[in-house]
Amino acid sequence: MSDSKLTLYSYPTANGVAASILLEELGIPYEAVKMSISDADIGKVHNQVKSPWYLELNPNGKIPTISHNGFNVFETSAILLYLTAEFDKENKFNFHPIQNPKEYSEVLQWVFFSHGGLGPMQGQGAHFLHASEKIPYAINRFTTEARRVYSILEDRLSKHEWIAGGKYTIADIKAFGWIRRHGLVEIDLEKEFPKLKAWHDKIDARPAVQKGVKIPA
Ligand SMILES: N[C@@H](CCC(=O)N[C@@H](CS)C(=O)NCC(=O)O)C(=O)O
Repeated sequence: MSDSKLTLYSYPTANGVAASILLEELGIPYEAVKMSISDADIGKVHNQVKSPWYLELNPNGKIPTISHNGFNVFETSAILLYLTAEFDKENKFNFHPIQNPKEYSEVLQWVFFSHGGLGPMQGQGAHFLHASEKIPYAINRFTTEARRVYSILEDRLSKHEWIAGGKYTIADIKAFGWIRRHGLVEIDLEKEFPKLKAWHDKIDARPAVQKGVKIPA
């Protein structure tokens, strides 16, 4: 590990906590900057995700972002992969791409699955469920898709203790950020997805996770 300055720009949402949980699990020093993600703050608040200074770090204008010795990384999963490559030399939360290519691929597959499926479907489901204008087609489309994605994870966890590679990895951390917010799409985890609930509770009990979900304070 180099002498490094690491800053996390975030907010404790489903995406934000994936980055802070991993940082806490890695136990590396970092500074957390709380961003405003509210449309009402655009143009008014300095730490706003659409501020010109922030768009220099993250052209997509969303959280999370990390800045490591002046190198910026945006997109949650790219952050998880960067942090494990840079700071997890013992491969506690990922696998070495050359030494364990199959396990590494498995982690990538499930990280991408959550990044491209779980997050967007649940995010849109929550958006349309809680929007002032109720569009039944959109609500049904995205909440049904979110449930379908949950059922794939439920099936996976009925055959494996962890999502990928036989151990707790960034594939679990990435999915956990979203699964812990199942209430946003009115999913009853205990009743509908008992294996996911047991997996969720195991991760939730980890001290680093307890800390990570509250960052930035
Ligand atoms: N694909 C992006 C999604 C990030 C994202 O949607 N962040 C939300 C909070 S969870 C955000 O910053 N929203 C504020 C906005 O869209 O203005 C990632 O994984 O980093």
